[in-house]
Amino acid sequence: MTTSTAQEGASEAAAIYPPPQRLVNPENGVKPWCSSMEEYETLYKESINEPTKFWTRVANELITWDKPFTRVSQGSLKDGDMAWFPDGQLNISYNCVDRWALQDPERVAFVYEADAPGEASKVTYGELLKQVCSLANVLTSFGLRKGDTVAIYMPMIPEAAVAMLACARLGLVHTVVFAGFSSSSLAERVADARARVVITADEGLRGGRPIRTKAIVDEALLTCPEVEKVLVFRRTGNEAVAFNPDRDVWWHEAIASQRPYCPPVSVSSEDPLFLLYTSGSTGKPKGVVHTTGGYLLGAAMTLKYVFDIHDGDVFCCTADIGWITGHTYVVYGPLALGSTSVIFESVPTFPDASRYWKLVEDHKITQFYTAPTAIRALRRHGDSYVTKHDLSSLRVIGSVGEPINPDAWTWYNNIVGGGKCAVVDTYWQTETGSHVITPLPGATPAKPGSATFPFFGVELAILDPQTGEELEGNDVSGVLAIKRPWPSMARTIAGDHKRFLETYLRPYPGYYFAGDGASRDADGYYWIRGRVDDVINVSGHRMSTAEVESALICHPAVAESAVVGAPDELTGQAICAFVTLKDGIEATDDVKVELVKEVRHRIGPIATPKTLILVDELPKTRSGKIIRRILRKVVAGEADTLGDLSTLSDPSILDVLISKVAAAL
Ligand code: 6R9
Repeated sequence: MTTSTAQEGASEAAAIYPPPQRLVNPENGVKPWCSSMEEYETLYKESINEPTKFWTRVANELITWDKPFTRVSQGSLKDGDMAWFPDGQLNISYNCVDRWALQDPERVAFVYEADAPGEASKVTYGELLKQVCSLANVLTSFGLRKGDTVAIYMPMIPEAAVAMLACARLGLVHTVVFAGFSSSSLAERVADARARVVITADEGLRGGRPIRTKAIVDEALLTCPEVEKVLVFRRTGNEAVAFNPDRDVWWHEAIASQRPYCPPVSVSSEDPLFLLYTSGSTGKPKGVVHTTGGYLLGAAMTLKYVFDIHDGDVFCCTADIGWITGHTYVVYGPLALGSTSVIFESVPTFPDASRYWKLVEDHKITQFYTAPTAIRALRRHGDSYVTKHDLSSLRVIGSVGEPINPDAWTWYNNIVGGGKCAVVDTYWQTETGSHVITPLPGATPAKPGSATFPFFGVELAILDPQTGEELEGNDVSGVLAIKRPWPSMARTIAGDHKRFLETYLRPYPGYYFAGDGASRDADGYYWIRGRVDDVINVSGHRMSTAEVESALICHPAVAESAVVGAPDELTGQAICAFVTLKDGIEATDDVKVELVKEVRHRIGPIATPKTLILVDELPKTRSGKIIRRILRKVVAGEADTLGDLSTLSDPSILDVLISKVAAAL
C-alpha cells in the first residue's frame, strides 16, 4: 500500500467544515441541487432501495433519448455482463450540442484560453454544432462507419473536443491519447485500438514552447500501416512540419468542402463511446471501454450535483482531454448540461504562478477543478499570486487525481476559496467514468483529506484484503470495493474481456475492486489510502511500475530493473528506479542519464524517473523474484521496519542498498 499524507488525517480528530452558508442560502435565491445532508440521504437511499424509479427519473431528466428505454439495467458484477438502459437509443453529440444550439445558439460552449496569455476566444453552441457536423462529414468521407475507431492526439484546443464529438455523432469510437505520450506509446495504443484514422495538430504550444505533435504521430505511424488517414489541424502554422499528401489531410481544407450539418447517428445505450488507455499492474496499458447512455448520465449527473451547476455558470477543469477527467469534466459533462466549459491550453506557471487565478478572474469562473499536485506547487509560490486576483465568482472548487493532504486542502479552501467556497475532493477512476465518492457542495460537511461519502447509486464496501470479507461498521480499513453496478462504469477492456474480469471483478467475486486501500472513520467518512497494486500516482497520473521497468529493460546496458513509488512532497509520489547493469558496463552518471532518456523516449516525459539508482543486486527471494516491498520501504525511509525478511536470498545487500538510497534521495 502506498503512503500519503492524507492518511494522517483519519486518525486525528479532523476539523469539520460545514457547507458555506453562501451556497446553502444564496443571495440570488438559487438553491443548490442538494442543500442538506437529509436531502442527500433521501436521494441516496432512493438510488439504492428503489433504483428503477431513481434511474428512470434522472435518465429522462438529463438525457434526450431517440428511443426511450424500458429497462434500467441488467447483468451483475459477478458475471461481468452489466448493461444500462439497454434498449434505449440516443446520440451523445445531439445531447451535448444540438439541444443547446437549437435553443440558444449564442450560448458559449467553450471558452478557449490559449497558451499565450490574453489570447482567449469563445465557441458558441451554434458554432460548435457546425464545426462538429462539418468534421463528422469529413470522417464519413474517409469511409468511417459506426463502430470504427479513431485516435485523437491533440493539444488542449477546442478542436480536440470537436473531434471527440464528431466521432460520437457518427457512432465512431474515439481513443484520445494524451499528447505528452511518446511516439512508441502512441503507436502501441493506435495498434491496440485498431484505429484507421488519427486526428492531430501540426504542433502544440505549452508555456510558450512548441511541441512536435505531428512529428510524433509520423514516427508512431511508421509501425502502424493500417492507419489510412491523418487529419491535421493547423495550430501554429509552422511550415517545417512534414506533410504526406498520400495520407495526410489538412483539417481546414477538408471541412471547407463539407456541409455544416450532419444527421446524428442514433446508437444503442450500450454501444461503445470511447476507449481510454490506462496503466495497470502489468506493462501493457488497458483500453478501458465506456459505453454511451450510462456514461453520459454519470457525467451529467455528477457535474450537476457535485459542482452544483446552474444556468450561466462557467466551469473550468484544468485536466487534459487525454485523461478521463478531461473527457468527463471538460467535454461531456459540461456540454450535457448546456454549460460553459473552459479549455485551458497552457500550464499553471506560465507566464507566472497567477495564471489559474487570472483565468478565474478574467472569465468569472464559478467552479474550478484541478489536481492536488497543482495546488501544492502553486501554494509554494506564495499567497500573493492568488490574492491579487478577484476570485469572488467562485462557488465550488474541486480536487481530483490523488489524495489531497489536509494542509493543501486548507490552503485551497482559505486562500483560493477565501473560506467561502465548497471544496469537493472527488474520488473516482478512469474505470468509474465519473465521481464515485465525493462531497456535495451545499450538503456535506467536509473533512480535509476525506472524499467523504458515496455518490448516488454507488454502494461501497471495505473488504479485508486477505479474506475478502466485508468489514461492517465504522472505524475499519481495508481495500475499497463497490457492491453493485453503476451507470458510468467501464464495461470491458478492448479486446480482452478476460483481463477486465481478472483485474476488477474476480479478485473479490461479486464486487468491483478499485485497486485502492481505504478506511471508513468513526463518522462513516471514507479516506482513500492510495493504490494497493503496482500502480503509482505521479502528479495525479497513473503509472504502471511494470511499464517503466519494461522501458528500462529496452536499453542494452540494463540487466534488470525494479521501479517503485517514493513519497514526494510535490507530486505525491515520484518514480524511483533501481537498475542493475549487464556485466562489463561501468556504472557512470552518463549511463544514468541515458537510462532516464530511454524511459522518456519509450513512454514520455510523465514517466521520467526522479531518482535512478544503479545497484549491484536487487533484493530477491530465493526463487529469484524481486521483492519490491523492500525497495518501497527503503525509499519511504522506513528501513527500520522492513518486516519479514526470511525469503530474502542475500540479506547482506541491504546495507549497501540503504546507503545508496540515502545518498540518492
Ligand atoms: C479520475 C482519475 C485513478 C486513481 C484512483 C486513486 C487516485 C483519484 C482521488 C484519488 C484519493 C482522490 N485518485 N482521485 N485518490 N483521492 N480524490 O484520477 O482517474 O487517472 O484513472 O486514477 O487515482 O488511486 O484509483 P485515474
